Amino acid sequence: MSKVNKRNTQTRRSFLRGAALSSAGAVVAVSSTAKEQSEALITEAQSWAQELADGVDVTPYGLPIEHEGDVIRRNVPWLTADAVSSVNFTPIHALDGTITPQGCAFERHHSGAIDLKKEDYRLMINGLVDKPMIFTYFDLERFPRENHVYFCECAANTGMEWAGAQLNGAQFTHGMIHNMEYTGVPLRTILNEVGLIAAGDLKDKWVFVEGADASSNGRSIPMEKALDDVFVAFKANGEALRKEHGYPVRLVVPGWEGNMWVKWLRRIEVTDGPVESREETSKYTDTLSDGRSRKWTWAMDAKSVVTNPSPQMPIKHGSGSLLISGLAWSGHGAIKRVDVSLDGGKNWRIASLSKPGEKMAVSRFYFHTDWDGEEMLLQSRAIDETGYVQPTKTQLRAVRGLNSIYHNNCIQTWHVGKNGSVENVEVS
Ligand SMILES: Nc1nc2c(c(=O)[nH]1)N[C@H]1C(S)=C(S)[C@@H](COP(=O)(O)O)O[C@H]1N2
Ligand SMILES: [Mo]
Repeated sequence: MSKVNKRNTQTRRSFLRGAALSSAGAVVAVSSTAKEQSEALITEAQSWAQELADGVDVTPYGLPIEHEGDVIRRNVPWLTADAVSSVNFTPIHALDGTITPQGCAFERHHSGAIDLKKEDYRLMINGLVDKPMIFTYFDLERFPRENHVYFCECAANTGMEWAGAQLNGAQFTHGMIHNMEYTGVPLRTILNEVGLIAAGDLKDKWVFVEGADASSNGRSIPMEKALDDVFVAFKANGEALRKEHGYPVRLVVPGWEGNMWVKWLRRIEVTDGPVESREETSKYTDTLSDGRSRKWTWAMDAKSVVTNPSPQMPIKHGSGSLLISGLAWSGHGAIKRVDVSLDGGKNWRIASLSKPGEKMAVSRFYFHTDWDGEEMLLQSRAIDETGYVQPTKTQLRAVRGLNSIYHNNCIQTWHVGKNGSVENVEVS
């Protein structure tokens, strides 16, 4: 029997009476109730086939068709009362594949999203370098360029779920993540230009990175990471960064907490130690049960979530063939495997990845099953290339206590009812 803590309640119920569901033998069939209607849709000439349609799109930049009006960023009113220092959430429940379109990718601002023209953009590199320099946007465009897909996850993603199941939707529990293809220049290329790499022993050096907005969002990054894969990006998914994602230039810090991905990047100072700024001391640290805080928790540990079915995506087609789908990622490398459980973690089956996992990028997983129409406790569990296994909520709480906000990467449970409705719950 599983102990299930329903959202905002503490009830104890047993949901699963039968044996574990089988993934074998699932078949896709059109339900007979839909038969007459679907026949008319194929045998009768429909209005859209009897007249000329609109011509090419006259709007200067295309938007999704109105029937997809549900695929939008959303916020949680009590959490985001102030739009300037705010957050909204990616509709991960309604997306598929791995790439997040910029127009619905979550935003997190500490002092609003600034409007900065390319012409007014400057990047200063100073501190322990041979020649401090100032680059324009157009200077940055002249360096050799690369393309990489990376996820950006706010350290506070899932932070509202520490004490109990709270927000009813994958968008709200796990939507502070996006995964985009970035175009830009490795930071090491730019640091080489200011004479840093020639400067000798870089072992104990750091960079302090700052944005042009009022918050400046300053963060310290150890030199080893800065010279490894940190990236100065000016395009995402092929087009210019959106204003809200740091136009015209943002920092990309693969696998590390979103707060370090400085938007509207304006200054990089080479230092001989961390600055210990507000963003890395009073914020983005995790307080343990004994009152001590974890420091420098930069990499986002492996995590996953079932996006469909989920509270905003109930099962509408009844029992039978069911495709379960979700996302998995790790800040320590590529996703190696994702397991799915239908019974709250008692039995696990291996899901399929839509393509081999890529380093610090989101993986899409699918699990096809034959649903018997009984209640389920749906879970997914990510395993990354280091062998790390995503922990249960109980395991995570045992190590971290209940005082944390950031870095909650525990296994998520969705309760699926017989009618296909889905709710955020906890099992223990
Ligand atoms: N300059 C600046 N950079 C910033 C922020 C900010 O407020 N100002 N917010 C940070 C936080 S907390 C996160 S999670 C990510 C979010 O990036 P996004 O808004 O593109 O999703 O940007 C980071 N970079
Ligand atoms: Mo964040």
